[in-house]
Amino acid sequence: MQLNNNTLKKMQQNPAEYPNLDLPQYDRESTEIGIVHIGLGAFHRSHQAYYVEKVLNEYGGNWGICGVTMRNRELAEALNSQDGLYSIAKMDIENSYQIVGALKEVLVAQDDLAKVLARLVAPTTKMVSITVTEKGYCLNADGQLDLSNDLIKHDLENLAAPKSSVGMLVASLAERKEQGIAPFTVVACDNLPANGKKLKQAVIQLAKYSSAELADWIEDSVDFPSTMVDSITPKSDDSAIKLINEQFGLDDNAPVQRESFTQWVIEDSVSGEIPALDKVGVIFSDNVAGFEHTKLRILNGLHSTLAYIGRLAQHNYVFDAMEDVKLTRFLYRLVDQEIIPSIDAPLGLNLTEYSRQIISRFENPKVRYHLEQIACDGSIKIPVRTFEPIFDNLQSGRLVSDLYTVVAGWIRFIRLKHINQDQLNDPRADELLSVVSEFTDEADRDVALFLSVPNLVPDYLAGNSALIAGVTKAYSAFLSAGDQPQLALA
Ligand code: CS2
Repeated sequence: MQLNNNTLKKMQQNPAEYPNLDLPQYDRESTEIGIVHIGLGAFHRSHQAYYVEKVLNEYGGNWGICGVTMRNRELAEALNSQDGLYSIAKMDIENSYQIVGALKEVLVAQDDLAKVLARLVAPTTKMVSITVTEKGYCLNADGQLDLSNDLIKHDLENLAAPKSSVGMLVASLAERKEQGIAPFTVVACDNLPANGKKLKQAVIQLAKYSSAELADWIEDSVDFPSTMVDSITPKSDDSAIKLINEQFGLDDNAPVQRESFTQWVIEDSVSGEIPALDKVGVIFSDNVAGFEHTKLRILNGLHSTLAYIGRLAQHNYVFDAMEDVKLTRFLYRLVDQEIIPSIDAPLGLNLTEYSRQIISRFENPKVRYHLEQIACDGSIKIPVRTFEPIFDNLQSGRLVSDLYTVVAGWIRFIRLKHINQDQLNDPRADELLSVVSEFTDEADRDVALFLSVPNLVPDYLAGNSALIAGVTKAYSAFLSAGDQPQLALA
């Protein structure tokens, strides 16, 4: 039974036959598109679209989503051929399932740019959300728009036919201004601190090249609330397709799976019309920075730790790295002694408890999150997740040791990619692989070489002698430990 509108109607007539599967409770056909989402990965569908679906189920409204993928034709075809419908499998001791109807249309930017821009300009589009990963913000190490980025270079010359997400926002906002249409609210949903603020800055910087007046208008009238997003969502694979088929006899070619936990905190600074997310569990806060900071350092920081050191120890998934007692012992010590003390976020949260909940989420064996997926883009993730807490600890005179081990693990991971001739997934892969190709396995020389790659270590920490000495010591321990990297964690 192929998932599509007709099948859904039949299922809605007999909901009792699907006791563990939530179906849309509203009339999809009469629901118009009010949201454009740029970056239609699994995470958007498992998280923001899930919350929008809750709003539609409970309050209705024209909050259908037009999902834009930059170039994933296969996904667009799969979703469009099932009328935008897809299932979410929430993986827990008892799984639960849901069919989401919020996604009404999927466009591929590289093929359908005119349609994408028309959707973005339409007065009915009130909110534009975005998940394009950290690198999609096209920022350099100083948080400024990266003018050497190929997409930005292209957009500077061809703003009417942009290739970057930043360019799409500028082009469509320019058109809205021109036509006297109120702007949309831009909701950034990627794992970087002050994501909304950074995106706004990038958009304004690019807009300035076209018109100072446009840049001022964006500055004054477009809201870019920052957000903290959380729900562990592995990349979709055939196992999800199989699972939905086994459970319900449904052929869904684009399901997503995630843990059952989910959280979304949005900066309480939105003046335009957006869905009633506050009524369906989304927290609106004036301290979103505190939530982001805490989650990025604990959850994402520990994730990257598991990714690099876990891969050195030959683990494949987060949950199997969590079965490695030496590695988890290290994880607890790291979070208690060096990450939690680095966090200054008055959230009224007990950080030890919060970290324990996160660690137990990592143990969920049904969430098959590849360590390699987390290990990608280290040159962008490590500064936020590891260099920043190192700096804060050093500034406050606190001891740093295990955080250096994380950096050393990352360097060793890249070195092994070179030795094994494996692909390194990072926007700066060529540069990083070329540095490690010059390594001679003398820790002090290799680490000094690596840490002096321009703009890799943020300015505030570049050349720091404690960092260099600490990472050298940890790297040398990895070299001595050979194929038992756990020995370097003592
Ligand atoms: C992960 C995140 O891949 C990664 O870098 O750390 O995607 C993580 O799973 C999410 O932020 C969880 O909310």
